[in-house]
Amino acid sequence: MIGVPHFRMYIDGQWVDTEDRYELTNPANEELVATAAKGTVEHTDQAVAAALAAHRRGEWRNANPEERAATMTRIVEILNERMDELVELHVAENGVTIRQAMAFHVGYSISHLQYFADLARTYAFESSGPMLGYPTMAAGITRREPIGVVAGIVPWNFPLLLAVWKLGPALAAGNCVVIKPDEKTPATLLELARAAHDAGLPPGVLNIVTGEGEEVGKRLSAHPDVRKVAFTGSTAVGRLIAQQAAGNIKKVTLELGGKGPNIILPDADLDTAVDGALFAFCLYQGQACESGTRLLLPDSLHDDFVGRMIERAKAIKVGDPADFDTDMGPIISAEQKARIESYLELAPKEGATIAFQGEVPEGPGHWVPVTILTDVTNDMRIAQEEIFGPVLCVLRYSDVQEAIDIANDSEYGLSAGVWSEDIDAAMEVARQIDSGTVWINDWHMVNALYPFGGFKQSGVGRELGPHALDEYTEEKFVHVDLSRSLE
Ligand code: TXE
Repeated sequence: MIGVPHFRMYIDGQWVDTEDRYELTNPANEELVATAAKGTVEHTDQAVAAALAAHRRGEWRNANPEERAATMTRIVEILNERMDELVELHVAENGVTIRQAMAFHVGYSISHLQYFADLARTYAFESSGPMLGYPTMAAGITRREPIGVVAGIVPWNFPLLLAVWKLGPALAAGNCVVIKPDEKTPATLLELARAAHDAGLPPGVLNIVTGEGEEVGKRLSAHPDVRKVAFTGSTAVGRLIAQQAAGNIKKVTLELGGKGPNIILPDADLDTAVDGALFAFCLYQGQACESGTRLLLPDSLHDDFVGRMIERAKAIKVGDPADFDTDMGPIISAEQKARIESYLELAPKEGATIAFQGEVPEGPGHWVPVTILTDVTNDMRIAQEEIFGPVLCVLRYSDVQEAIDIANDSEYGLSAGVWSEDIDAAMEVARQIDSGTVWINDWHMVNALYPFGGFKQSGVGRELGPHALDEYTEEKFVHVDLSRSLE
């Protein structure tokens, strides 16, 4: 394994190694990219102890928010300097195409970290006001204080960005943090830890423990000294985390699966909507929780729309994600590929038609073709369960109310889309959809200035937006009786 980089864990400001190692492979060619330490429950306990000690020392918690913002901004500057390396590593680590990695997976990660640093500067950590109906002179003060030790558990699809969505607000608010990346994708996050170390973040404030979900993740979500856990991943594991976290009544943020309904209204601009519908389910090979995977077409447009989509889908270039010309790369792992294929086998058995299936490269790598399924009804498993691949279910509707009913007939409620030239009509549909995000005439426009999260079983709490620090602070009311000081 000479020439292959090795990534150690980051605990209490130190780089910690293990004999047992992960082998990280490039999903596009299955070649070894790097090795990484394989942490245990003991490492998890060490990281939590380090975070608790740092919290008690108070250097980060008691720092002026401006100082915290300055340190976080230094991390951002270092990440910006290392952008090319980070992009290369990210492409090799999780198979995202280089264009998307620059714009989204790495680009957003850095700009969102800056957003959280800026939020530390402007957030109302303390506010005061008068007392209602109190007979003597008194003042009320509301303080937003850090929670303490915060854990983040993140998946492999956006390993850097989804970690930033947790460590960013947590650090801005003055907490100490332990993050567990997915087993397959720890490298870019450990690079962020290196930037934090170089930026002078005090030891113990940020810790990264690499390891199995069943060991490190379970321990983190159950640990009595962890006061909050923030998780992105499957709904099944989210449910387990909520149970594991209940032992000491941890605060919980969960960002789980989705089955985004994408409603095309009869008056939509067809060229834009066709491209938008493809973009909605193809970004990062459909391995994004907020993808648009249920396309709802009016009967009047169905055949024309599907025909146009197939013509456009033929032009999607699937291949080496490191190549700038590539539109779509591989699936993360053999396991995820098998999972998608099981749904592709199920689809015809449930009565769906494979209307289109694209080409994939020959040879090594985990490839799944772009697939458009028609004759789908919403009671089918393929319409209810998250497939997490480049697979679109096309459903028909006869009137707008039926489209809304189909959209809402799901245990998920993360994202939705409406396409129309009539913004009032689209707004009315948006109002009636049970979903944390609704895009009108667009998709995937996640924006740091606005909250992101799910209705129903898509999650609990919100990430991003001006209130992001609320989820990482405890609110304290201090009553000050001023009558004696006025005597
Ligand atoms: O997710 P897991 P997997 C969905 C998607 C995908 C399916 C399975 O449908 O096909 O989940 O993917 C850690 N206690 N999403 O198996 O298992 C694990 O180590 C604590 C949607 O990869 O949920 C990893 O760090 N932690 C999603 C993280 O949980 C545990 C993104 C996510 O893994 C744990 C990924 C436990 N008992 C998959 N078990 C999204 N919302 O974007 C595992 N983990």
